[in-house]
Amino acid sequence: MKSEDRYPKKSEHIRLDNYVRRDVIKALLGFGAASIVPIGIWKWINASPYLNNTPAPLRKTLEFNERLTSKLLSDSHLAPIFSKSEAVKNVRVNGNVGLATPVSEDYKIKIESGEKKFEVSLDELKTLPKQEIIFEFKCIEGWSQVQHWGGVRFVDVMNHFKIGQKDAENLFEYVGMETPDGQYFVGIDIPSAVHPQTILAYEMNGEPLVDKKHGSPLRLIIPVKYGYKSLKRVGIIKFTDSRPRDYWAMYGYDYFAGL
Ligand SMILES: Nc1nc2c(c(=O)[nH]1)N[C@H]1C(S)=C(S)[C@@H](COP(=O)(O)O)O[C@H]1N2
Ligand SMILES: [Mo]
Repeated sequence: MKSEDRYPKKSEHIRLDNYVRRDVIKALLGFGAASIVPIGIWKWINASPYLNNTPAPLRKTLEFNERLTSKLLSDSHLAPIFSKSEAVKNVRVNGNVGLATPVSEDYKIKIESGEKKFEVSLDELKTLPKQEIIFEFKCIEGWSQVQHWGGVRFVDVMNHFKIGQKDAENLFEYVGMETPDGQYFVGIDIPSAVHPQTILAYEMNGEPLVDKKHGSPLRLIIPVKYGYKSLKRVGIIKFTDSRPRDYWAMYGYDYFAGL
């Protein structure tokens, strides 16, 4: 199979939940040249009388979406996707830093974005559209596996809770994520965080993620980066302009770990 055949031309695994997103995905998959796309989206948003008549708060959200999508398009590279039958049943385990303490029943994720500080439950995250991804998970130690994960897109979480925005014009540059005990931590650049394949996963192989070793109850899956960025057991999410600390970068591995 040629590698380009694996790209999600028909977006089999990408669920489209609103028009802005549909446009973005179409653009990502169809046009190829990212440079034409932002203008197309800008035109689409601005030409729509419906949007121009929307009440202020919704309009604000849409503008926020627009900013996110232009960021997203600057990083339009998509990881190749696979079919369900190609995904392994026995998902390999690697690394257990920050997974020692038991997790409580009412698990909550602490989020901080500028002045905003709040906690989110898993149930709340599960109300957002579900995104599944089957891709080749790559560990820098030299192994890879086709894995199947499901959860919520990080960009949707940002839009839903209106987080990640520094001021009226700009997004923060990074997001840092940590295990609840702060023992394992990753720093992610915002273009990669808002990438359409970046998810907070609560399912593995179509089943609830119950295995602590794989990061239950919630883990990051970021296909555009090496495995060490896919933090297991997300407990803290914080947006910043300075580079958040990163566990393996501390030991000399590449901070961005892009694929
Ligand atoms: N909390 C935590 N997350 C982590 C790690 C870890 O040690 N602790 N290891 C990382 C590395 S190096 C890899 S390859 C993947 C492995 O995920 P898996 O065990 O589900 O295969 O998790 C990443 N996330
Ligand atoms: Mo890894």
